Amino acid sequence: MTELPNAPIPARAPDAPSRVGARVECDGYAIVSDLFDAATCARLVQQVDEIEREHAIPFGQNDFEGFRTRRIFNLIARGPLFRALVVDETLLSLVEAILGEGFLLSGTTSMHIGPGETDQLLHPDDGMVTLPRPHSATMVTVLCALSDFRAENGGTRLIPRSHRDPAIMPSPESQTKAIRAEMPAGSILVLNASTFHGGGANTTADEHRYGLSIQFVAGWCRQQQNLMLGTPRELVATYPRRLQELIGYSIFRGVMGHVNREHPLRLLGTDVETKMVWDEIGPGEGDD
Ligand SMILES: O=C(O)CCC(=O)C(=O)O
Repeated sequence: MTELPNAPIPARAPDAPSRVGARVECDGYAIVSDLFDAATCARLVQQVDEIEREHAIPFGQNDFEGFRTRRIFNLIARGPLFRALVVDETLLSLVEAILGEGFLLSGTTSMHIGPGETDQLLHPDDGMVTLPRPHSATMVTVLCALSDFRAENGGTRLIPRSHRDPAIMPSPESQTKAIRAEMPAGSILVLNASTFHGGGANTTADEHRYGLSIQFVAGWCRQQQNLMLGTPRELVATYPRRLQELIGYSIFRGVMGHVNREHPLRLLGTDVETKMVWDEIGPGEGDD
């Protein structure tokens, strides 16, 4: 059976990673249903509201961030619930199907779009990557719907297959092909970060759209948010091991990320063996 390009893929389907990988490769995006349950979404919305209140998080001050949208960055440093979300095994298996092993967390941000917000500029999230487009996926953006994403309340807009567009920004003609990623709370929109997308206008009188962006990059890329510096080491020491690795306490392909030839996890007091790629080279193998 041929599926509609945007038909949701059930998160717990055994073949979800390969289907999401194939869909993102072809269309630049996939919608995945039922990753989180209603209770988790409600608790996350409550936490976003609390942090916004406690820290008086302001609206954006420019057309890109929106004048009716509030963002909180580095969510993983703000509570264990956000950390649990990022290390969800199903979520990570979907990302691995696109970026391969050894990918890193690049950032976590809430995007709370209030009534009266206008369409955000359509853009790729990997615009700072200097490789000529199209290129293989270096970054994945996962937009989590904590409340229903609808056409009227700010559901994300995107241009299918635009990850293959050689242009850095969408032309007026390609913008006419934008669609809305409508999805119920608990779903995620998985994007190849080269895909043109943006938050939608919220034309409702009183509906708030709560979304979280969890971004990942290939293990050889620089992360967008500086998670190593953005989190005190004592706090990182309390994170699950997988999350420590994802923020950068890991070594990619036996080379990238070491600290004085030691595994970075040792800085957190973890007794881990340092295996550098050079250790694989036997004596005499480097000789001419
Ligand atoms: O909130 C959304 O739906 C997307 C926001 C976005 O793409 C961004 O701020 O870069």
